[in-house]
Amino acid sequence: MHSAGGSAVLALSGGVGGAKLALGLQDVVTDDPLHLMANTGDDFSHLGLHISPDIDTLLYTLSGRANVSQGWGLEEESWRVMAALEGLGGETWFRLGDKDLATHLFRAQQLARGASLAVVTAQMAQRMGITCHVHPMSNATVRTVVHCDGDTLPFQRYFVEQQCHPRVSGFSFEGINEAPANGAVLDLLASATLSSIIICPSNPFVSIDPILQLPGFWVALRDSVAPVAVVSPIVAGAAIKGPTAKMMRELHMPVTALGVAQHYCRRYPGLLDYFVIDESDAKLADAIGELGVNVAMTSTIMKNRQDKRRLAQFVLKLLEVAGF
Ligand code: FO1
Repeated sequence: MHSAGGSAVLALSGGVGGAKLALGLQDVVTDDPLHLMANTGDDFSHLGLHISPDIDTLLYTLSGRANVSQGWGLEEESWRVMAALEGLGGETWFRLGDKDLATHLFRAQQLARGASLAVVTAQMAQRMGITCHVHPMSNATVRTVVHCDGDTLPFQRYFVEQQCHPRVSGFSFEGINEAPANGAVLDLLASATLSSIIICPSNPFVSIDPILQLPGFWVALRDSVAPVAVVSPIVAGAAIKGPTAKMMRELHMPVTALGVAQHYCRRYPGLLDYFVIDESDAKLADAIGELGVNVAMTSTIMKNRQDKRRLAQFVLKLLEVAGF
């Protein structure tokens, strides 16, 4: 049983889906500290640069500069460097826009000077005018590996180069056993200042599992004073964005909010206090409740800024009532 006395909010997020709710949270959590912990299992080294796609999606979304239609990178981007690189016969399967490149160059230089990923991320967030705290899940290297048809692929080769076409049979997170969770977030969990923990509607397998499976981390979340809510990334049998539904089908799981709830409840027993589903999935509420989690229902589809704020407010209210 969780109980809360503080006021800080912690949200765990991957890229696009999570960043939408993170933006809603940033809009409504104005008087209390808001901490966002980003998956770094998608990170990789490319063209000699450290690429952190989920951190950057959060930074660009929270600073109002994300390229929403493309789903990654910056708005009003140009591609002159990629065109020149192509002319040299360089690698262009993973496209880095000209302005986006500045992010990776800045990060690479700071890391080469000995700064941690957490310090560089905080520095960039501050310089982009972001008011909440953005934390990488760990300063250590964790790399998501996709298992498919007897083979394995590094995450970005699967996701970008192969467009998620290979059939998946599982995932592993290289380096995770030696990757301490971000110390600032562990301190927050151990303090009495945290009121709410929100797991954003991100991909459970490749965005949230790498965070929860950092050594000791999900147990620290479970044992913290704050209640935990998950927002389902699956609505009416489909993912709002990305390959979550396809992965669930290939892993022989029900492609429903119930399938997501089963995943979290079986893999992380006792972690969840609330599972938030869309109203269109009302018929699944009883079955999800039988997993031992409270079910809350609202419209979870975030088409515009108002939807994001409304969902953020709904989840915060839910957790505020749960804490005492
Ligand atoms: N996604 C793509 O589908 N194609 C790309 O060329 C691509 C480049 C890219 C560059 C920087 C960055 O931060 C993200 C980028 N992404 C690209 C998105 C990213 O690889 C995935 O959306 C995430 O890893 C999944 O959350």
